[in-house]
Amino acid sequence: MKTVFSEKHKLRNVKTELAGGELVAPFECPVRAEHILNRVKDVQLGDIIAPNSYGLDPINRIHDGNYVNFLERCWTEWQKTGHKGEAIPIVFPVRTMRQKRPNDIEGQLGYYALGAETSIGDGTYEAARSAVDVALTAQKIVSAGERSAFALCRPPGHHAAADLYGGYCFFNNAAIAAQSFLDEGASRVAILDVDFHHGNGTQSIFYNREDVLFLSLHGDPVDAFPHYLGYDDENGAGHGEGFTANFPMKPGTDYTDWQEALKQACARISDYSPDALVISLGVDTFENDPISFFKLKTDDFKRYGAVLASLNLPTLFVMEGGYAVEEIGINAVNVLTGFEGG
Ligand code: SP5
Ligand code: ZN
Repeated sequence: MKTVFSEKHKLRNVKTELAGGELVAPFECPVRAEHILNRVKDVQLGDIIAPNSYGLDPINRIHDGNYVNFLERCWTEWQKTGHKGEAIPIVFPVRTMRQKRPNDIEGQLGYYALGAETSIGDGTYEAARSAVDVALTAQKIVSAGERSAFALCRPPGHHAAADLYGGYCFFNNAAIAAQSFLDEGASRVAILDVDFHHGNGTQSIFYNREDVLFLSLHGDPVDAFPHYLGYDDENGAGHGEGFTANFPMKPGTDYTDWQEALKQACARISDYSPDALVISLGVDTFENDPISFFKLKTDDFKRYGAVLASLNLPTLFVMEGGYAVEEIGINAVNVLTGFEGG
């Protein structure tokens, strides 16, 4: 399996994350991608290639133009205000407020943010753009006929909606890749999100559509981030009714229970008979993940990789979360070698 990787991920290197009432070193950090890349090399998964540049058109198929523009100029405008720290929103258009974008950059941050944990800094936009190119380059390897490809994206994408960033995500790499399969002629694409967190951004992007089946296995929103989406009664709406499926699970869920949900999700995917499968691959389901509460073990990642292969579909893996940094490489690549039967 080929891996697509860009050194530009390192440009996303903020110093702060608002967590537990403190500004801490971000869980989503550059060394994550380095460990995954090193493991790809160690197991000789396959060629490692740099991304091509696809510009803004594929991004604009999914994201709002004013949102893209905001991300591009946010850091410059924030600095102009004279603030000393990284860009963090502090006020949001919640219940009772108007959904109108203000002019002030502080107001715009809250308008486009789903939370306050994800700081924006120098290089955030450029790294997020490179992650999209990584996803699209890998997508084109699959659409050209290879069985699978691995988009080693960083920053991740599945929390990003059409005009929302947060949860360490800015552009929805998996959604942009799925749309690209469709634009190249696919009739149906399935996105299976196995990150610990609900893929709220991806769900919202495709909620009203029948050409993308979205399924997510995740920590129950009553207990876990992003808290306000991912209940099992969210099934899609309008033309998309029946084309979203959620499998929220309780704290302490181990592989025995998790793989039952995976089996159900796989049955739904088989029934849908898609032309391509996109896996939003987060390995924060790991038992030692510092911010999550599932109990998957290192070998379980290999097991479920084999289950995904049994779907027998052209498959694009898009890297999402995973914060047990020392083990992230072995866990992520175990899914890929398990898929390949190794
Ligand atoms: C892509 C991805 O995995 N994003 C995850 C973003 C989660 N960010 C906030 C997590 C807050 C978790 N607080 C739990 C404390 C457990 N002790
Ligand atoms: Zn996650």
